Amino acid sequence: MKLHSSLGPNPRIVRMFLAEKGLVEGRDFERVHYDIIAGQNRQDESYLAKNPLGTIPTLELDDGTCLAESWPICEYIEEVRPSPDLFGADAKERAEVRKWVRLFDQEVVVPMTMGFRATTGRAMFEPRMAVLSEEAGAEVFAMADAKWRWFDGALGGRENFALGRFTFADLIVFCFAQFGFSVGWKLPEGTGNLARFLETHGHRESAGVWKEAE
Ligand SMILES: N[C@@H](CCC(=O)N[C@@H](CS)C(=O)NCC(=O)O)C(=O)O
Repeated sequence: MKLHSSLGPNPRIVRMFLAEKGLVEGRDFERVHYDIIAGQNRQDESYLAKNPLGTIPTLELDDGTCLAESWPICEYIEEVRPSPDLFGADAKERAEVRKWVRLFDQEVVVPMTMGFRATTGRAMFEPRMAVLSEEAGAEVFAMADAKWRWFDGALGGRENFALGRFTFADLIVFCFAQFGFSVGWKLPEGTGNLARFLETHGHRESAGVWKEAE
């Protein structure tokens, strides 16, 4: 299979997930890089045929099927490679993991992404999609920060959001914090639990995907 990849949090979510599953680049999958700053993902017709959204990542299977959207791509990988499980071992566990993922996706990822596109990332995104005004961007960034604080409280002294072990919920939180750091964001005041969480999971081998430049 081929992972169509780039800078940014979403392809790294999939890369980190693949690494957690023990799937190795060059052996188990090939990585194809796109220059998203130059907009290659939205101009290259052959890429748009694989993913008409033009977003990265896309996972292209050996039979030519192309899967888009980082979370469903990871769910696919989980189904074909169930061990170690990162979404939970049974229906109840999966519901718990997906609850945290859904909450984080809606309450942090969406406003953080929209805030980034309208402010720091404006020059890159304004020509390619509708973006909020800079003022609204700053407001949604602040909304995301309020939710980061909420997640800090919900985490408390634990190392994991769900199931007492590393799951996709931890992985997505970890990746969006790393993305934030890469664009000049800082953890909001009073989020010492998250700082500890990031330090702990930063030692995972899979976190190495954040150490190399794309
Ligand atoms: N909801 C999508 C978001 C994908 C996304 O926005 N990817 C970014 C890279 S992290 C991208 O393609 N940016 C360049 C662009 O939108 O042109 C997912 O989960 O995969």
